[in-house]
Amino acid sequence: MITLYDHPRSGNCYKVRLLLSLINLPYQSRFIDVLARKNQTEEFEQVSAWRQVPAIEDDGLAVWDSHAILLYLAQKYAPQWLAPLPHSGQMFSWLSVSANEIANSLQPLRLTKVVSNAEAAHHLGVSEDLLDLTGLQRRTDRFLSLIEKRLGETPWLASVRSVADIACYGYLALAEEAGIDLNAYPAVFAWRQRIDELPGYVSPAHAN
Ligand SMILES: N[C@@H](CCC(=O)N[C@@H](CS)C(=O)NCC(=O)O)C(=O)O
Repeated sequence: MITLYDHPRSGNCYKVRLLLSLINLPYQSRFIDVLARKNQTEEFEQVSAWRQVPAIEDDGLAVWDSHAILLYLAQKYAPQWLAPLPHSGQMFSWLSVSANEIANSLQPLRLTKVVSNAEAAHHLGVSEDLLDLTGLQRRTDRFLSLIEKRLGETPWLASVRSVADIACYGYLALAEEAGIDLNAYPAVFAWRQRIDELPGYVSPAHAN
C-alpha cells in the first residue's frame, strides 16, 4: 500500500490527499511534524531528498515533491488525470505555476498568517526582518489576476481536467486562511466549486 508522509496543515500534502481520494486509491498516512522539525533526520532524507513533506513510498519506490507525486500517481494509476496532447503543454505550464509562482506568493503568504513570523521566516529560509509581506501580497495579487483570466477562458486550466487543477487548487482551497476573499475572483471561485463537487472530493481539513 502507498505510504504518504503527511502533515494535516500542509497545502502541498493536501494536493496528494485530494488526488488519492478522487481516484479512490487506498493509502496509509505517516504524520511528520514539520513544525516541530521532525523532518530533519537522515532517515527521512532516504525518502525525501529535501526532507520535506509530501513524499510517498509505493512498492519500495520513494517520490517527493507534490507535483512529481501528482504526475507519478496519475501516470501509474489514473491517466484520466493527465491532459493529452495538445493540452499537455498547458498542464505542464500550470504545474510550473504551482511549483513556482504559487510557492513564492500565496503559499508563503498563507504561512505567515497561520504560524508566527519567526516560524514562517525559518521555513522560508530568511531572517524575520527580511520577511517581505508586501511583496508576498503583491505577487499573490498578480497570480490571482492571471489565473482569473485563464479560468475566464476555459473551465479547467489545461482546457480538460488534469493534475494541474489539483496542484493549483491546493493553496487556493486555503485562500481564506491567507486573508483572500475569492468573491473578487468569480472565475476562480466557480472553478473551485467545480472541484469541490467532484466525486471523491475531500476538503483540506480532512486528513487520513
Ligand atoms: N516543492 C515541494 C515543497 C514542499 C514543502 O514546501 N513542504 C513543506 C510543508 S508544505 C515542508 O516540508 N516544510 C518543512 C521544511 O522545509 O523543513 C512540494 O511541492 O511538495
